[in-house]
Amino acid sequence: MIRYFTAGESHGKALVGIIEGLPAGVEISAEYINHQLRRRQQGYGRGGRMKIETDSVEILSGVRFGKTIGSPIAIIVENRDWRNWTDKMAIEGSGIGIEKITVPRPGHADYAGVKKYGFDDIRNVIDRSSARETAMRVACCTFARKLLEDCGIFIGSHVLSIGPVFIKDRKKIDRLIIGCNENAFLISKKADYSDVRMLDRSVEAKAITAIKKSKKTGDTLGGIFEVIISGLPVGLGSYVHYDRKLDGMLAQALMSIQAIKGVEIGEGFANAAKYGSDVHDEFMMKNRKIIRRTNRAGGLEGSMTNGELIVLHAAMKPIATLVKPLRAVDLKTKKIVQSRYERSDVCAVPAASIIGESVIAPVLANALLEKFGGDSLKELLIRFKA
Ligand code: EPS
Repeated sequence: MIRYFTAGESHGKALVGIIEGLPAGVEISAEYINHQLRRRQQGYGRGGRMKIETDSVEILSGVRFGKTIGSPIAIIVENRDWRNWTDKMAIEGSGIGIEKITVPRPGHADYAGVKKYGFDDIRNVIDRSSARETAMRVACCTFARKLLEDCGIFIGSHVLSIGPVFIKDRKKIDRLIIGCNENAFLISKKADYSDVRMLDRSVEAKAITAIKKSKKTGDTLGGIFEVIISGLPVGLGSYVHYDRKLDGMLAQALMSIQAIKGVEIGEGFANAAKYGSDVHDEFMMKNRKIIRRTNRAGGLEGSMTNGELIVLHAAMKPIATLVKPLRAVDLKTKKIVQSRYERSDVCAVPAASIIGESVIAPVLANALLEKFGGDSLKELLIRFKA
């Protein structure tokens, strides 16, 4: 089974990752991973940090002559901004003379984090809870993503809403998705042309205006993105064991992304208000294949893949670092103060959609390996195709 760990502070020297359990023989290159890292850095609404970083991975182990060899894979992504933080984020020394942050931002990990570890400086929390960590997560998950692609399983995403601006013409989106039935990444290719990764140009313009307005007023915006997976066989996951339910594991992976507060599978929330006869996806035959007339279940029934596209939605809250201050308490003086601002993004929903594509890859790859097994890609493919 594939698992991965990340380490690294946002303004530390580097982000580090270890990926374990990937079958041997998966072709991979730093350039392939860097492509995903570049995609994660894009999007209208990002702050000044993205002008400093050009994320690029170095593979340190587990890959030989361009292919995985079954050993643990170690990777590193340097933080270019580190050079501006060598004093504040020094590994050694006493920290004397470095300003301590004592005002927690509402909505951030600051307060609970500082209490949890008994720190007197919120910087310790800020730097690890930061979504900077997702650069390494995307890098780690890209190995599993490549394994899936080698098996014909593709992941795509696009943004459905930014703040109050929603794509309303769902039929238009569904037509685009049907055209990408065989390869969901084609959806991403289309979305990547948009600065907010929206597939409807008229809505895109409104979303950009909303982000501009938010920036002007010192505010932030969240939104919703959709992730689609094509090429999955029927029966991955489990209806037998609570901890192997694929829907649960996919939801966990998406919820683990910083600032994600809601996950939906298919039309989960809308379905709750309808009659069963208007919800469940009827069967039909097409070219001697059993398929469904609709896909309101989002490709998952009984916590297993049912052969349709998997469709997931994730809701991101507005970023908690605001230029416009909110009320906070200084933990040192216990006085009511204004929350502190530090450089951040206005809206990171487009970036979150790329992270969403990435974090579900190990979950799906594990479901595939659980069913078909294999120490090498060759072995897995023989069993998968059989
Ligand atoms: C983040 C704050 C900003 C973002 C960062 C996430 O960083 P900084 O404080 O250095 O300006 O840019 O995201 C990234 C660095 C990234 O690579 O995505 C936060 O507080 O979560």
